[in-house]
Amino acid sequence: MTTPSPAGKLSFFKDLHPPKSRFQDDVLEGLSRPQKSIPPKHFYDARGSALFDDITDTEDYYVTRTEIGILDAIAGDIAAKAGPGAVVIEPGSGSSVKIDKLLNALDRPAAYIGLDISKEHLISACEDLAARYDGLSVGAICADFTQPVPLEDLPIPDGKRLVFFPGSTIGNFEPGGAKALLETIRDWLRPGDALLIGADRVKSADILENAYDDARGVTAAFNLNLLTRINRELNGTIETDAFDHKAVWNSEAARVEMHLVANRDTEFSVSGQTFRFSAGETIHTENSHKFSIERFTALAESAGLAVRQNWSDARGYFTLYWLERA
Ligand code: SAH
Ligand code: AVI
Repeated sequence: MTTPSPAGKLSFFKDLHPPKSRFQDDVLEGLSRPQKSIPPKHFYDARGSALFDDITDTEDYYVTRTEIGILDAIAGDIAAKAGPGAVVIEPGSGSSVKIDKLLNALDRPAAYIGLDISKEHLISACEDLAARYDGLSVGAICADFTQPVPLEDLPIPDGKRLVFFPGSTIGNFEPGGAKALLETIRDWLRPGDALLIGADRVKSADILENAYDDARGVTAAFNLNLLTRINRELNGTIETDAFDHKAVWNSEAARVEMHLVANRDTEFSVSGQTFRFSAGETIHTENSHKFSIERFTALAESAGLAVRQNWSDARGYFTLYWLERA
């Protein structure tokens, strides 16, 4: 169903309805494994999206500030590469903060389309953008990009596509899932189109662990909010104070892992199913893979994409890549 904007400011709004049953299936299945786990896409209810925004303001989470700094420095290069009239598509758009850097630099962009699983947040961010950029056609797609997203069925304006995938969200996938997501995005690209994607780099364990366990406790609240969401949406009886936030650098897998650790023996039910935790047992809630330029380039190539250019900050903390179909 493609509908006009709920508030009438968007050129279109398409709800691909990520079903609630998928959240339930993922939670019940994930809590039944020997190493309990829940996919990180379920962090993003309205509260989770707001908490993510708060994380980006913390001193410890260098990721957002660093990427915005690179975007500021390269905006002119990007505008020259994209050319006039670009159609910008942003998967995992969240609050669409970084897009300002791009839209202000691009030569008369034709359209912006945000795509996110977090519906209320997506709509308000895209409406806000439409109000700020007079004359820009702004659309929104609520979808889970790990599922097929048939862009050909949507009213995407004609023009050279620039897919913008910042934030190192690609790092939240294990290698197979990251390749599959890049293949999905590659299929959105036609000859001449491009993907501008950000990926965080490997760095020292203490910087990484602090970034995912900030001193203000915002990341802890973000992680624990998953349990609150389960209680609210899946009839859960989890005592959230029975769990603590933990972030640990796994150097072998080159990723920061987030877990929720039971601080005592605890028992609860979700959708009528009972789960028991012993003290110390964890729910693995997120991986944030970190990439060398070589490793990211190999991942992109495995998905049929070629790196044409890349830009990093002076400290080598983060890299943006310009990719095209190989
Ligand atoms: N692009 C922003 C936000 C990153 S947070 C930035 O760079 O800061 C990750 C975003 O991806 C969130 O808004 C979340 O709701 C969205 N997201 C996570 N998994 C998703 C999925 N499977 N499908 C669609 N959106 C997803
Ligand atoms: C969205 N994603 C790339 C963030 C990350 O850095 O992995 C989510 C996040 N988790 C904890 N802090 C931020």
